[in-house]
Amino acid sequence: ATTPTRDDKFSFGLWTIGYNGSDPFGGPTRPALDVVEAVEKLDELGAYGLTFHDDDLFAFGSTDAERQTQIDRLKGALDSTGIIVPMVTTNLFSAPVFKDGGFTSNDRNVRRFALRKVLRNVDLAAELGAKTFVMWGGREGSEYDSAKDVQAALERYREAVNLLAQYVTDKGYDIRFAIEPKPNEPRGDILLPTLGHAIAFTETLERPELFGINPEVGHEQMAGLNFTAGIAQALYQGKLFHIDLNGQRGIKYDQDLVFGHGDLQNAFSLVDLLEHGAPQGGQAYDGPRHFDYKPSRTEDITGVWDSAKANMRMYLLLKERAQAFRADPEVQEALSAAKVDELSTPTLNSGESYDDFLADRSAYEDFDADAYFGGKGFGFVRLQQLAIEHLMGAR
Ligand code: 3MF
Ligand code: MG
Ligand code: MG
Ligand code: MG
Repeated sequence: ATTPTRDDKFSFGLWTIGYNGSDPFGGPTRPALDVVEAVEKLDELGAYGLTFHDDDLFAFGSTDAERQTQIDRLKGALDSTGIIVPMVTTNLFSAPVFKDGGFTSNDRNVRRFALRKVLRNVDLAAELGAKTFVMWGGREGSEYDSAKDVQAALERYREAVNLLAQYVTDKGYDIRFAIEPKPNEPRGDILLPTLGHAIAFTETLERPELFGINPEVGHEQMAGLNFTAGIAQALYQGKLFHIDLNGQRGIKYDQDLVFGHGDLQNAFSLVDLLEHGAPQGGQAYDGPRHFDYKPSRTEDITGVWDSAKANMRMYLLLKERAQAFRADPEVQEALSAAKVDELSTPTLNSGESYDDFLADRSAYEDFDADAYFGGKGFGFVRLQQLAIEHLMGAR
């Protein structure tokens, strides 16, 4: 059960396995990875999907012929392996022209150019059958409060994405958009910094149903937030369109470690949530398990493929542990002692009006708040210990 298969829906960004090791302090430590080799190797390892930015497949500024050659090479590899492209995204952050952003650059001509670049890539996404179009606005932000009118930036972002939604609707494309939040890096502050900001923004759009989010483990953890809890809210609001799995250790730069190589206990609770939904019948996630990580700069190409395998193996190991956790009778008893399931019982009786409620003396007048628990605790620590023991394989 720890051998990946297509049914596991594991996908990788071309920029992840293709990362050549460049960082702000040093150049590449590995040669470029060809897209055909990437697809063939992912197939061999048991993944089902490849995702990419336009600029990963054909360099920024490619001629139409160069662009088409690369698209054809990708299609050939997809045909011969059966690997699919579940998601496509656009790079509005690497080229110097986007130094102050794409959709929200202060410069109007840059915004018009950015929107055309994205429209062109939405056509490509539709051609390849991608169902999700991710937008990470890495340069949509600023270093200085005086330099960016955030309300105007949000309005320009709205203008851009409303146009995209109109476009896919008119073209009849079966594509939805997923905004990827990140608090900072490369900008000092990025627009829509957390999944909560992004969800709230999607509700303001002309076609909110076409917009959800693509949260990344490390991005929320960079803001000190609990990723699993955020994912639960995204599911609850029907906004989890896609997910970027990776590892992060605390509030620092975006580490993009292998999934599970960062906050392991949060990775465990995440897999438990993704696989089991809310045990009391909340929403579950059925989309790709997409890895957005960087094989560390210290690794050679063998290390790249070892790390790709490690992502999938970590996910499947955590899935096994989560299943064992849910199946353990002692856990079930501890969950029930902790009243985890009681939270799914509505607070009001069915049909109870506020008059009925106010008339219920047991709820207030006769309720002895001081004596109620009689010194008894919830037992959350015992439950957490059982979870960690399952995570460790100790039970
Ligand atoms: C950066 C990211 C991005 C996005 C990608 C959209 C380069 O921190 O996470 O990867 O995931 O642009 O899919
Ligand atoms: Mg990232
Ligand atoms: Mg990251
Ligand atoms: Mg990402």
